[in-house]
Amino acid sequence: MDNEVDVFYQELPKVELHAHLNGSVSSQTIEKLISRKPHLNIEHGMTAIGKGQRRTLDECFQVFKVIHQLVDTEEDILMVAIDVIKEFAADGVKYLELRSTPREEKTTGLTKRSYIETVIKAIQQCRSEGVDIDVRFLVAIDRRNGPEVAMETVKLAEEFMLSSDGLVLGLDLSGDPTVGHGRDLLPALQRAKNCGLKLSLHLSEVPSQLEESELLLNLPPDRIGHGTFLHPEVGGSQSVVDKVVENKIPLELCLTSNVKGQTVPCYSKHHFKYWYQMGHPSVICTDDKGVFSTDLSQEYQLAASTFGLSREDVWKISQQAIDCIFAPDNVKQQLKQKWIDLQPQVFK
Ligand code: 6MZ
Repeated sequence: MDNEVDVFYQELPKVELHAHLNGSVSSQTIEKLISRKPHLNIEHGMTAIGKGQRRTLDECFQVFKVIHQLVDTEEDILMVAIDVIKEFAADGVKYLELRSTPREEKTTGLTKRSYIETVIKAIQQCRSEGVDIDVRFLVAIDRRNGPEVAMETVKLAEEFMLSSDGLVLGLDLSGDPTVGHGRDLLPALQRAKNCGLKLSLHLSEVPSQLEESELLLNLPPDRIGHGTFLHPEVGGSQSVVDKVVENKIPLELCLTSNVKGQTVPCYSKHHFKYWYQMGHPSVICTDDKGVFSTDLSQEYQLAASTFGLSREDVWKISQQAIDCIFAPDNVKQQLKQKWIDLQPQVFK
């Protein structure tokens, strides 16, 4: 983590809805992975972007490739997922939707199915240890792998949605936004929607994707990741914004990720301001807390200091995130009660 975070933001109960598993691996866990695989000659600087550093988005995607080399067995995935869940819990996150792209690894026997099973096992293990966090899983489609893999992923996700006792709730579309076109993935995404999987789609993370965003918004998705270039001030369009607003589609906003990945020039120019001022549901998230050296408390504090939010405003943002989760209404009610119970302690 780069900066000292005020205790208020740590004690604030939080909801994390946009966290890629392999992007969330902390430096402590990377250390353990490196010692398991010294022959790879991977050093710390290759897996995280530190304070004041920036990379192009393309360079960020190279970092994920390095981490994927370190995480290629069921044992690695189990350790990584348990560590990540416990770190979010220690940061005051009470509800977490983790997302990850199932990978197969011929050399280690890892299959896409065992990948998902292992993430579920990690969630169950944390639950049985009494870790104070409700964790769900979104199966991710990496857009670079094309329509066939996307369809295969949807079928797997569908199976696990039915057999995981509510742990697998939906699907994420992510990956390098400059590769491929969402048009080709529509049949898979449509099928996912029809079978009851919730959809969180990365939309307009880079400029010039308005046509794709318009097309995918017709599904419509249940949440939008980033949506950096949707609004007219940055080359988006009013009709796209209207569609998002009419359908009340929440945005998952990741300040540090966008600044360090240079899709946003600085914190004060982050599109959080545009959507928040409009009163549109906007959820503060980390994206990749390991790669971008941050955590959710820090992201809330950055939003508050950049946009002049009071503690009451910040409380409201974290509370309203509950309405954007993919878990059913009874879970929302339990979380709302938790927030009520914790409020006196946070504002003491
Ligand atoms: C798009 C991203 C991303 O799935 O191996 N991912 N996709 N935009 C981003 N903004 C920076 N950050 C992460 O986690 C790593 C994968 O998540 C997606 C990419 O597909 C990346 O390979 P998992 O757990």
